Amino acid sequence: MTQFDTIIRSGTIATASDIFSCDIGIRDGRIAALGHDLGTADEVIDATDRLVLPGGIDSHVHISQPSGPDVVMADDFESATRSAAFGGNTTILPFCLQEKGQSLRQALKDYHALAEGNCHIDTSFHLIISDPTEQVLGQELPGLVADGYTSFKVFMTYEGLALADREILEVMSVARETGALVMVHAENYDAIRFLTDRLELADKTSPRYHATSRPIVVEREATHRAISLAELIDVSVMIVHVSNRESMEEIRRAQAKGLKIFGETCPQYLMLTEKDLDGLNMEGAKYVCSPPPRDEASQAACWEGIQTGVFSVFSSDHCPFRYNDPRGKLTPKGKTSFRWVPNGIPGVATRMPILFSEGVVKGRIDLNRFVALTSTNHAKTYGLYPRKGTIAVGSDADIAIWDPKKKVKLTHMLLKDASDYTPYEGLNVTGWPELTMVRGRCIVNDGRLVGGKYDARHTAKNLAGVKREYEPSNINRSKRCFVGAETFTARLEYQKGLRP
Ligand code: DUC
Ligand code: ZN
Ligand code: ZN
Repeated sequence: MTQFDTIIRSGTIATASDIFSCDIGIRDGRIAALGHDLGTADEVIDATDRLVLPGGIDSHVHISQPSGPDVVMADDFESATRSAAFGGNTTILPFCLQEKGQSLRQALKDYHALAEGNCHIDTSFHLIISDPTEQVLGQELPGLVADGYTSFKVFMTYEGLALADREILEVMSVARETGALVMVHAENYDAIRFLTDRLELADKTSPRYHATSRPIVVEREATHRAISLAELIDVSVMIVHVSNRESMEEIRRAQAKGLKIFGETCPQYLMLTEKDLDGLNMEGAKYVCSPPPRDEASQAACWEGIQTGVFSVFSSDHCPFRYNDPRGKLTPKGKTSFRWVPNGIPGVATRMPILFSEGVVKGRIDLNRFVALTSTNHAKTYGLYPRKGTIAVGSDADIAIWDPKKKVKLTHMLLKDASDYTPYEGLNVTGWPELTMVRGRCIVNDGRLVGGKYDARHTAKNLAGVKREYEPSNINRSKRCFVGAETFTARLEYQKGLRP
């Protein structure tokens, strides 16, 4: 009888705080030992010259969300979690969107039905509140927080989603009472509608005008307002997908005042600019997301926010629509105006290679900050720590083994999602996740989905009907199952302590 199921030998381990060399002994899906000469194992993985990192946690991902009439998201749970695994992720947190008039519990049941049995990596839901009725605020939300759904997103823009300030205050108030976290999409809805109407009247309808319709001031104002509302209620708030300096400075100021305001930014705000929306014909539609990519100065500001800790998490905001598809970016209505082009871009697989290459390899951030931004801080913020987000005895064996020197030219074929493009086509990166392990089971090894019946030519739809020969890792079956009392308390402690 061997002592471990697996030993990862001779790698360099990095956590959010340390870098050290030792072996990892894994038993029953958990890290059972860290040390040297650990003994015997059924399987030994040689990690010489490799970095052994906590698996990535991407806490901002959209999957199978209804996106308007005749538009469908490219990825379902199978393809999104497959792509995530290829990008070194072991956990994702997608959204369960409540549609107007819908009960939250019913919405959650529907998302669980889509996800269960279809995920390659661990998955746990945030809620999107679009209809904060008395029933939702008084009954459903408190009940769901008690069940472990401890984070919810509100939108300050979008038809059918935007909440009025009063409604945001009501949601924040429930979060305050229950210890939950509110995520805010901060853009001023009326300002965007006003500008969009004017642009359309002037026949300025191509994708490039998407950026013109949502200038920085629109985001900055909403960020300021969201922070003010949070201050009023004294609640923890994450301002998601921040794109520019002015919004970043609002968050920095709030943090300096001691408010529990957190910030997130994403690869598109480091790597793209509004010029990308300028492509010929409808090419620019590939880059339509909200907030829109800005300019080089905004990119530099987002790097500064990453370096100084204003942004504690770096997420993908993976929100994929196929490009060459009438139910995707090229929806017929979208050709008449940017107003109707589906908002969002794919990125769950490219998030970490981009930050590693542009951040660590180019010397902008160190390896510990990389781990914090891509894994540990997500776990701490959303109540998954210490079970997830670190390499420690007792933690889940959620591990990604990286070749820090491998040079890769990004191309869509590598990413194994169900979209038909990547916004980062042709980008050269250094550093690549070679092996992704979830709770001790290899999911991806050396560019292959391990043990799976997998053919990249299948669309997600085809795969749904195929009986898989591998056993997909269990998703969080009923609730934020990783949120035990101890992790929940750890999150609140973390929030108190996290100051730049
Ligand atoms: N907001 C998101 O959070 N994701 C994609 C599109 C959007 O507007
Ligand atoms: Zn958003
Ligand atoms: Zn999003």
